[in-house]
Amino acid sequence: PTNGVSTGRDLFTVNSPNVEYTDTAIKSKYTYRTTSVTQGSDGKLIAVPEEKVYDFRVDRKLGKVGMMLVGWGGNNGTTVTAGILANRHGLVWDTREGKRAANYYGSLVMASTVKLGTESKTGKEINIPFHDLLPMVHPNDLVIGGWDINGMNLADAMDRAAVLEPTLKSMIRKEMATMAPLPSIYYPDFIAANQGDRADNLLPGEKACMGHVEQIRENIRDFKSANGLDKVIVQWTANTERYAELIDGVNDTADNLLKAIENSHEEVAPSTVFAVACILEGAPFINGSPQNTFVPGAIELAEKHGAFIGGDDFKSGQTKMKSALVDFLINAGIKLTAISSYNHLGNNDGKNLSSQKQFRSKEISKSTVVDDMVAANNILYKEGEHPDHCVVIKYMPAVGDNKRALDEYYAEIFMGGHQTISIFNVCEDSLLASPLIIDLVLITELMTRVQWKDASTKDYQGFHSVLSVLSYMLKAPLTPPGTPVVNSLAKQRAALINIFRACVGLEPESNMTLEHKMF
Ligand code: NAI
Ligand code: DG6
Repeated sequence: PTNGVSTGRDLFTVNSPNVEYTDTAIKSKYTYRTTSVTQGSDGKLIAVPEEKVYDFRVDRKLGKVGMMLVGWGGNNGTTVTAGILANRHGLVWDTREGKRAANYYGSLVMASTVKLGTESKTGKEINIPFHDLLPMVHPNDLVIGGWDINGMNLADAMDRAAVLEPTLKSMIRKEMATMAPLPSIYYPDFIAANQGDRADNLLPGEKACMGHVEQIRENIRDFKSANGLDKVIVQWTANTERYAELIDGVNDTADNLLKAIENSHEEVAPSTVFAVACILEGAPFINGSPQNTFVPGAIELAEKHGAFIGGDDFKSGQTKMKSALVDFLINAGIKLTAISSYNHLGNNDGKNLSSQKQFRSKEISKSTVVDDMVAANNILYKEGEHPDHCVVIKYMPAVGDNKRALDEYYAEIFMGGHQTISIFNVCEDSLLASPLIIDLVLITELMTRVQWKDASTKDYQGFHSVLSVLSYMLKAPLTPPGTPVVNSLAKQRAALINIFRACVGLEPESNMTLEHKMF
């Protein structure tokens, strides 16, 4: 659908003195309005409206973009690759329920719409595809590559994943068979011992070293030049690792982290080595798993190099429901007192997570997702009070990728009454995760083309290295150091859309619709 340059006004143009379209960019002048609150000496709160003017600039040249996946031969890696190929070729295949056509369902960018405004005469809402809000790359145009510690070609790996229909697989098998992951780094202590038999496609060495960093950088450069790419975005969709210990002098600063890699310190995880390589290479790196890849030293390194990073842990099913439902309950004034979350699954992710240390990484990312919503309501919860929250994951090989997630939400309602909500969520895990992988790449790529300046800065600059705008897709959103984490799904979506709207000089969508309330 693109020839590398998007007009960025295919579907709509903003007609405003604050917005300018040039051949290469969309420029907007945007007034950001906030409310600043202070506490007076009498303890009363004082709210003051504030405003600040920003200039935004969105580069309209999309270029050719590559997506490299770490863990390419896994369930997510093979499924997202097959899905993009199927879409690119417009495939239709038989299933026992009839014909199915390739789609991007589950992708916020490709399958959801946003309100642009209201039709001037009728007052009817006009909604447009999210993808058309700003010039964005189309997933069909992504060039895909990656690494895996298992050398199986993508066709066989797709069979091993047991996610897609045989009829679809037969249509893309030949093309998938031409793809094979690059050798990767394997430090056995970081993933479950039960993964050992997959490790047959390895770079030599079982501990972090600069040689590994350099090799990964070279892989990215080679992939870029072999495919004539303008940029490459790298995503970790490999096994969940255990947490790395945070040690002063090892991973606390950028310099110490680089030294620790040079000295092959055993607390540097493979995912951190990939992150460091990408940061040094200027390739955005996103962590789709829960471990603490972004140790403080890695974040500082990204900031120093102005490189983009994002994470952690794809938010696909149970947690997505949780971050929507808990937001609803607490904001409805209902006192949620317990969340019991059980999962069982039979794919390789479940096998890896059957090991305690790797499970612990996942338990942390799945458990932190309600903290901000609880903390925001001091009517329902006293300082430090929190609902009980437990997360259980069991490996059940027979169900394969069809993960089962059972949740019970127990809440206190009016006058000591109780409300219990039970949810039983069954889905192919990788079919939920794959569209998130695509969204993360498309939004990250866009963020490499968005710049801003204000009265205090002469030149345009990029957003902060830590891309918290990716939060909607991630369970434990990484935010710039010292800034709050927002878990509410609705707020995460609104932030993303309103930042995009600001880039074309449009006000945030307030949903006030006064025009329909006051005649
Ligand atoms: P998988 O186990 O099928 O695939 C992971 C792949 O990573 C395997 O092929 C393995 O050989 C490879 N690998 C392990 N260590 C590696 C390394 N150092 N370098 C390169 N490759 C390496 O798992 P799946 O289902 O694809 O999930 C991938 C990750 O995404 C897991 O950490 C999982 O927890 C996470 N995730 C998955 C979600 C989903 O809905 N499927 C949602 C949230 C997170
Ligand atoms: C067990 O829950 C396996 C996990 O890897 C999850 O499937 C994955 O993290 C998705 O989690 P959620 O909570 O978004 O469904």
